[in-house]
This record gives sequence, C-alpha cells and structure tokens, in this order.
Amino acid sequence: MNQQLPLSRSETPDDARRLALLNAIERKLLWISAWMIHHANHIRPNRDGLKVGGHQASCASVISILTALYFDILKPADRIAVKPHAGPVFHAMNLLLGRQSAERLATLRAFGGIQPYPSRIKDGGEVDFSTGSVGLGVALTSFGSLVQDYVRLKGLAPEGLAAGRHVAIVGDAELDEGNIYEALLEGWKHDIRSVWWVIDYNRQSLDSVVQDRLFGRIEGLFRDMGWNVVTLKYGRKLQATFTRPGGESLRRWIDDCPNSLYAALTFQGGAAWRATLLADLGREEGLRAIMDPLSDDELAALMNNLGGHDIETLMEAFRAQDAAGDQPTCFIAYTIKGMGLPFAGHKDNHAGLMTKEQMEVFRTAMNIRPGHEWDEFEGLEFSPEEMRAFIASLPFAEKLTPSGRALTSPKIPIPALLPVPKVPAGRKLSTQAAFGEILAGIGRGEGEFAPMAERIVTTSPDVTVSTNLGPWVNRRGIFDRHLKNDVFRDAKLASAQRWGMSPEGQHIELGIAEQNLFLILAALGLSDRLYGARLLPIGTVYDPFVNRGLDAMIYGCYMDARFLLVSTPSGISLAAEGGQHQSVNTPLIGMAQDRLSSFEPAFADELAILMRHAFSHMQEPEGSSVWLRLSTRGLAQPERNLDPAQVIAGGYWMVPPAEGARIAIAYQGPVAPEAMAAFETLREEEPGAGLLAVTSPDRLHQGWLDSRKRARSGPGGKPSQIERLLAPLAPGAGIVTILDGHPAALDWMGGVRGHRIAALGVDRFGQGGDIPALYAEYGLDEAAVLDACAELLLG
Ligand SMILES: Cc1ncc(C[n+]2csc(CCOP(=O)(O)OP(=O)(O)O)c2C)c(N)n1
Ligand SMILES: [Mg+2]
Repeated sequence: MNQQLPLSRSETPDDARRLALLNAIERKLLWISAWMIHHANHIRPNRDGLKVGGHQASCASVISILTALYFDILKPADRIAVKPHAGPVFHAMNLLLGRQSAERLATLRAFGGIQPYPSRIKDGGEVDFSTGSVGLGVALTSFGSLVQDYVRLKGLAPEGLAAGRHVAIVGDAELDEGNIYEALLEGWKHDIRSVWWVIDYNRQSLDSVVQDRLFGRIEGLFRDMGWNVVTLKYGRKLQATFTRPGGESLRRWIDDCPNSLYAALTFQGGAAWRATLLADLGREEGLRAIMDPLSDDELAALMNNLGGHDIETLMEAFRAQDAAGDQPTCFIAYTIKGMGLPFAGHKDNHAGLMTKEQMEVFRTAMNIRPGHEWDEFEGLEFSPEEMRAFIASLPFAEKLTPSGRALTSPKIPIPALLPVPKVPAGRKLSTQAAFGEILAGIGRGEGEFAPMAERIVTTSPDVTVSTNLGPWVNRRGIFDRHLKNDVFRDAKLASAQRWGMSPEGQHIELGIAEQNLFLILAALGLSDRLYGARLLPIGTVYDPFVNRGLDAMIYGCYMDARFLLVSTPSGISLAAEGGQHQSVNTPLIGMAQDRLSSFEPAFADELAILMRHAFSHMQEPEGSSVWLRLSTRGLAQPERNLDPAQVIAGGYWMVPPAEGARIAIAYQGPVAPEAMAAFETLREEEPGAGLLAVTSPDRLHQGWLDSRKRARSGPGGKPSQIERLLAPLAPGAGIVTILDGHPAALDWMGGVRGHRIAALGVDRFGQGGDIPALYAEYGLDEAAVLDACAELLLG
C-alpha cells in the first residue's frame, strides 16, 4: 500500500492528473461540508426557531489538510482524531469513500442524525476518536499509540494486522488547553512513536485572532518534548514568487505581518492586498513586476497560497515524514479560516453561516445543479466513474477488515467467584486493602484466573502504592517499551516495591496528571475495537481527584470505552489525611454519569462480588465501565453468604424490616459501623426496624428511573430493586440515610414510596482530624443517626 514516491517538482502527466483529481476532491469536500451546514440551517424545517448552527469556516480551513491525509497518505490501520468543527468534512469524506450515505449527511444535527462533532457512539465505526471538548481527542492519539504498542509488544494483536499511525488534526486554539501539555510530557516519558499532530494554524479561535509569534513558543515546546516540527507556511506559488527579484522582501513582509492584518486583508480581497503591498513595498525592486500582471483575484489567490491550502506542499511534507521514521511529529500548517468562502479571514467567522444569497453564488461557482446538491461527484471535470476508480485505488480505501475499520476481540472468561480475603477474627480490613489483595490474588495467574490475569492492565497517576496496587505490580511488572532494571533491587536495597520495567509489564505508571489517567483508560478501554485486543483496564486514583480528570472521564464514557475505575481513599473517612484530599461530590458524579456504573461497597465480600461483576460487565455489549469508590477505614468483616444479584443491583437488607415497620436505617460505605451501632440501640425500641446496606445509589436510582419509564409505557413491568426493598415498610415510615459523601446521593429514596427521609452526609469539607472528631462534627456518628431516628419517629 501507499508506495508512492515523494512528489518530485518536475511533474509527469500522471502527477498532474492525480493533482487535478485531488483538487476535485477538495472542491467536493468544500461544497458538501458547506451544504450540509446550510441544509441543516436553511432548508430542513425548523420547529423550535432555535439556531441549528455549524462551522463552515472551520471546515473550509482544513479541506486541503484532510484531503492530503485521507486521500493520499493515511492507511486503514491509522487511528485518527479530526478536530471537532471539521465534523461535516469528515462525513463528506466518508461519502466519497462510499462509507456514508447522502441521506445521513442530510441529518446533520437532527435528532438521531449525524452529530455536530465526530462521535464514535453516535456516528459509527468510522470515527476512531470522538472530538468536541477541545484538546482531549488530540491528546488521546498519544495514548492510543502507547496502547497499540502495549498490545503489539505482548503479541495480543490479531495476526497480520498492520500497526497504524496515530494522527490528530488539531485546531490551533486547542493548544491553549493544558491537557495537551500534560499529554506531551507523559508521551515523552513513554517514548511514544508514530504520532502526528497536524495543526490547522488559521490563527483564529472562536472569539479572536490569536497572538502573533505564539507559535515560536509552541514550536519550542514540541521540540523540547522530543517531537519533530515541520512548519508549512507557504504554498508552491508563494515559494516560487520568493525566488524572483523582490520576492525576498515580499516574504519578509509576510513574515512580519500581524495575524490580524493578514486576516483582514484576506477578507477584503485583491484590491486591498494591492493597495497595502504597494504602500509598504511599492519601491522594492521587482515587486511591481510580481504584482502588476496579476488581476485582483489572482493577487488574492497568491497571497492566500499558504502551506495548509497547498495540497502538493502538504503531501510532500507528509510523505517525507512517512519515509523519515517514527518520531512524533507536529506539522504546523498555515491556513485561512473560511478559505474559499465569502467570510474567509474575518475574525467573527467561527460560527458564521453563508446567507442564502451567498450560497447561490457559491453553488454557481461550484457548478452544482439544483436538486443535485448531494451527488458525490456533481459539477466536476471528471466523470463519477473516474472519481470512483481513483478513490478506490487509494490506500485508505482498502478495508481493514471485511466489515470495516472497527475491530473486535473475543470475551475474556471471568471465573464465577473472585477470592475474598480472609481476615483473622478481631482484625479489620478496609475496602482499599481488600482491593489490593483480591487483585494480587488474580495476579498469581493460576488456573482459571490465568486468562483474565493476562489481560488486566493497571495504571495510576503516581498513586500506585498508596492505592494498594503495589502487590499486583510486584507480580506483573511495569510496562515499558524498553527493558529497564530496578536499580534499588539490583543494588539489594530493601524496598517493598519491585519496579523493573519491560514490554511484558502490565502496569502503566503515569505522572500525577489525572486527565492523562482518564485518557489512557479511554484508549485502553477501546483496545478491542481499535487494536483488536481486548484488555481489562483498571485505573486507580484518589477519589477527590476524579474531579481533576472529570472531563476526560466523561469523554472516555462518551466513547463507550470500558474500564474499571477505583477511587480511593474517599470521603472524610481518610481522616487525618483529609483537608483537600476529602471528597464530597463523587457519589453524585457516579449517579449522574452515563455509561458508568458506580458502587461503594463497605465489606470485602461485597467488593469481590463487585469486582467480578465489573470484569464481566465491562465486556458486555450492553455493559459499561464501572467505578468503585473505596476507603482506607478498616471494618470488622461479617461472615455470611451474600446474594451477588442484590449487591450488584445496589442494595440489600442487612437486617430485613418487619412488615409494616415504622423505620429503617440505610447506610453506604465506611460509615457502616455507626449505622449498625445505632441500629442495635434503635431495635430495643423498634424491634421491626430494618437495616439497609446500599452498595450503589447509582444502580438503585437508575433501576428506579428505568422501572418508571417502563411503567409509563404500559402495565406489567417488574418493580425495581429499591421499590422491592422498600415495599415492607409502612406507608409514611421514616428512613435515615447515611453516607460519607453528599446526602443528596440517598435522600431521593423518599420519593420511591413516599417515605420520610432524614439524610445524613457531608456537605462541607476541608477539615482533617480523627474519625470520632470528624464523624461527630459532620453528623455521621451513632448519636447523629439516633437523633435522626428520633426525629422521624416523633414526627
Ligand atoms: C473544552 C472546550 N472549551 C470550549 C469550547 C468551545 N469552542 C469550540 S471551538 C473553539 C475555538 C476553536 O478554535 P480552533 O481550535 O482554532 O478551531 P478552528 O479555528 O479550526 O475552528 C471553542 C473555544 C469547546 N468546544 N471545548
Ligand atoms: Mg483556529
């Protein structure tokens, strides 16, 4: 595939024809992307009067870059993130590649239709990485490259599947996002390779024209991180002009021209260019000879001939880099936002839409007959057959698999039971410690645990040891592309951690940046579909710092990446270690986040059930990622046989209430002992009271929402877990809810059957201390539970 030689400057007739075909593709992409947006805004009926929106200028800016990539250089195994606002161009390309229908294109931004920004789950398998929250898709390509190396070095990838490059087409304002730099640094540490970031340097963001000389800084940053930087500033016409007398002063003028002036002149067009250049350079020798023969339009075309709009310049640069090796490379391609459209260069063009009148002028220029707007090859100098044949001959047109670019990987068998840690009588165990033990047990890789042990990959942002991944890591080693010995171990210095690194290792150690954790979890969690090798990724992080990576976590869920998130320690129960390390809002995040089932077990037996559930649920087509919120507070462990289904459904009666009971206590997580102690006292007065163990407010609440939805669509649906659990309580009974987190996570229970709720929890944070002091202060101790019971019982 793709064995073209670098384009030579002396073109053969074949080269000229190829170029003309590519120019025809550029024209089509410009037309179709603009038409998709126009159609959505001006032609499709609008029922609510709200703006539909779209970004014709952002699309136009990147047409040549995408054409050079998809229609010349990219191969089917490459994995690509297209800048969000070029979504319509992406779909138009797929129309030309025969992978998208015109009918679908007409649904842009409609209900059930093509999404505004490329979306894996909504737009289908041609989208490798969703984009939308700027910066995240870009960074994800780096982690994708690392994950691809991980599975290939271990021999997990399907035989014969070629390795792909990872390519991001980046809006220049995306480089303002800090997560880009976090990813660059992490990528450097892991020595990533074959990553290309192609920056659409139109020097415009949403609000404004970007600062001059900014790219000098950014270029330096890339180089410092070990990247190659290729700047594509001028197209071929300008480069040829610079070699003529006076050309050098023209180049200097352009180099010195502020971004905003260049943009304004581009918008104004040829006459304005001429007046300005004459005023500034009219006396320079040779300049008149360059400009005078050109019409205004020709002069404008010359001045707009930037590298990012010159397909030959782009192809030459991409091919040269392709041949040069696998060093990560940043291409800075100078472009004009809105190139070829009436608002080209205007600083306010980000969300600008062509008017109906402008669109008619554009239609005429593009040679499109009314009624043929969606025809793939309408209005071109080549016949549809020629265009199709050319496109079919391109590397990217080859199919990665018979069914397309989305791969699959068989399920990994999970044993029916995970080992529950044994705790000697009188000893306590925290869920965090139990997690470390269970994982280390799996890590022995014995018997039926071998297949899953091979596919688990753990990762953590510098909290590997403090989240209890240490024993697992000691068993399975740290992943690195290169073999690196553990210096402390070699020198026989005592340490509990054995940290040798090699391609066999199964833990990816990250720096502290939490967004990187969630990005790599997203890449690991898509490994079956992107690299044909299913993994069981586990990421550990301190619970409060889920917030620090939240947008990246939401992003991973939005792509339906499958991972197990273990956040620990959590709440205020980390006690003296608290202060800013306390977490309050995370149970609510767990409830609100789609495609993520979240749980907070209190005991090791519950945890073992939930970890097993997670490994299996992550692999189900209708499953999701799973989040376990754990604690460092040791609890005495009950001896019992639990019903896994109830633990997974979100809760069970630790002590069932009598029929018609007036009161119950519902607890979640490490406050179990306080709830239990209060319950014993309560039972002396209220022998029928119940004690409810909540393992997941998220699952209980979701189950309830689902059952109400079912009920609305007709009778006969099964009641949800929480409806069943609360059924024995008397109408109007009271329930005291308690958790080490925001009380809103459980107080909705009052709505299920109209029970009265006294909700205990934490609504303020930031105070360290020991558990007795903190639980007393925040109202989580036995006395607080009993007070709440009394309040409910006394009305
Ligand atoms: C995280 C995030 N913040 C803000 C936005 C809103 N937004 C969308 S596009 C944009 C500017 C994009 O500029 P650039 O990346 O240069 O794209 P282009 O010029 O190619 O349109 C902004 C601020 C967003 N999509 N994501
Ligand atoms: Mg921009």
